[in-house]
Amino acid sequence: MRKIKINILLKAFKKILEIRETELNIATEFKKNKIFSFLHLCIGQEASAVGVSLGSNENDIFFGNHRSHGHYLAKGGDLKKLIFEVFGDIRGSCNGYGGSMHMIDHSVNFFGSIPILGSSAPIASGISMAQKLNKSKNITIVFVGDGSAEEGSFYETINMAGLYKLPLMVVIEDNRYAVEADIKKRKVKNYNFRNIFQNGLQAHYLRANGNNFVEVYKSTILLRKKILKNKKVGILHLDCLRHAKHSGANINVVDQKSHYRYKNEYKEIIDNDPIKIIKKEMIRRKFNKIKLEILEKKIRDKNNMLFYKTFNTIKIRSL
Ligand SMILES: Cc1ncc(C[n+]2csc(CCOP(=O)(O)OP(=O)(O)O)c2C)c(N)n1
Ligand SMILES: [Mg+2]
Repeated sequence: MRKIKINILLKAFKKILEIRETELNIATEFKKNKIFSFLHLCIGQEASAVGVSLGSNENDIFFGNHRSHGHYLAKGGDLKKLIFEVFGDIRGSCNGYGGSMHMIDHSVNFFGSIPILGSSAPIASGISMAQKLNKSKNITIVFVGDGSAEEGSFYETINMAGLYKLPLMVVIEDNRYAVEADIKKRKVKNYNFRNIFQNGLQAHYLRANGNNFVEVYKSTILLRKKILKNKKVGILHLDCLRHAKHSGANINVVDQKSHYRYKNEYKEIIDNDPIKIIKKEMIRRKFNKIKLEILEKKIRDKNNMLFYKTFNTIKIRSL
């Protein structure tokens, strides 16, 4: 595949930072008890959402899960609507009724984030069935976690969607954990997604580094083409590293109270931060390092200003 265009890299850099800063601010306000619902932050996983979004078509339809602030913003969702929704204001994307886990905004083809594990893939496949019947050139993309990909309905969906040749892409964001249970506690030894999906369920399967925007972007373009050309379901398996605890606002990877993580995982998470990786790529592509730092600060400051401008007008809706 050809070299990625500089303007795409820049767009991705801005979006990743927008998601990061927004969630850092949400975390700050969560700690002050300003949020009444659960909170699942995607800090550390932004490149996956942004890569899939920029690598797909604007008219493709997205479905998310319980950890979808990033999916929504990456899809072009409105920052204000997200902030209002998270804090329960009537101006939110779900009129403030849903909160953090219920983003929905048809105006940007974000058809909904659904926190019941295993339910989003079957629902998304229904939309991809409509796309097929309407002879649409677009696909449906659903984000699930590695834990959600263990649900029975998930496998049933891949099978049925394969049988009906639906234009469905399933993105598995594999951060190794379901709540605090790591893979060893949940899967047989040598459990292998590739064997299950590619050999067993006859789907296209690609695995990529979810922290690396360029890899995610290129894999999405490739897989999307294969889905449409060969009329097969596509699985994009992304290795991700989330910074935060499963739920809540503790984003300090070194200080996560239950110590459920492996010893050296903290270092791996910090070293592979998607912001670090995309900056490295931009410098490799001749961005000036100092100018890049200045740009980063500017983007972060602008996002913080926008966040608090909106946040300061919030009125929590009455039920
Ligand atoms: C059917 C169902 N069972 C349990 C839960 C509670 N729950 C919410 S998120 C989660 C873990 C999800 O893990 P994973 O899919 O890997 O996503 P991650 O949180 O790692 O992004 C669980 C068990 C739920 N929402 N739905
Ligand atoms: Mg997980």
